[in-house]
Amino acid sequence: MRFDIVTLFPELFDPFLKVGVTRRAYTTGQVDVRLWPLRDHADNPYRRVDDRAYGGGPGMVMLVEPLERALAAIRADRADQAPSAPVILFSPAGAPLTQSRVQTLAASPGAILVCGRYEGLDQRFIDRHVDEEVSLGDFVLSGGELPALTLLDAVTRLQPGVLNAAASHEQDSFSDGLLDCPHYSRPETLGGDTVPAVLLSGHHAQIARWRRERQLALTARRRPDLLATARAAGRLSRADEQYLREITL
Ligand code: 9D3
Repeated sequence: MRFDIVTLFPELFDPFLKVGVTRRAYTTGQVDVRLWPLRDHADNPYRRVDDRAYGGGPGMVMLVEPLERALAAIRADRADQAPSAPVILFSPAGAPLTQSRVQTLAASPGAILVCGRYEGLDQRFIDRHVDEEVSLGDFVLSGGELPALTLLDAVTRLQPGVLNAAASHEQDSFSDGLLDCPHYSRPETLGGDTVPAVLLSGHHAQIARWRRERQLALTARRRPDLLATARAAGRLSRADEQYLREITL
């Protein structure tokens, strides 16, 4: 799959693509990331790609013409690729990114990602070219680069061979939409704090039940919204429901 990324700060991406479980996918081109520095498409010697907003007010607007030239260059470069990739703009006004959207993109041939800076883009670029606006949530960032990296990471770790078999299976079971159970490793006791005994028992069925109950209790307490979604989607068993009734007595 291929991602083309329009950005004022291409240098932010390089170090990120070289670390962790996702590195191999990027270096082999399994996930082909191509950066398109927006300033390369400026039409003035100062390489300016922003200007003041009509109507006044603070903050600059990203100019429509450099964005359109960058997009035309990408489309030309992708001419031999699979079906036309969607243009995704990262914007505080977008729909919050979800794992469901990530899964769909992970199974697709890729996308063209536009990273906003300043107050935002000239609306005419959005109206003409943007298929989808995506936000990371209700907090204020300086631009769309970290959201683009976030999307890349979420999509790339789902590619075949990136996670080991165990983690991939865990991935499937995360699709039940509950929070994870706590994890423990050595040492067995740490200044009097011991690992839950069941985890040392070797009783695999009891361990699985303990983990499931920790997931249910944690999700009920911290993210009742996720629990409600899991219930509505039929992802809770009779035993799950029984346990939840017990702990809410
Ligand atoms: C004064 C109004 N602000 C909107 C909340 C202006 C503004 C803030 C931040 C305009 C652009 C930005 C830059 N943010 C992003 O490009 C961005 C973002 C974010 O700030 N939060 C969560 N997700 C995203 S995706 C892109």
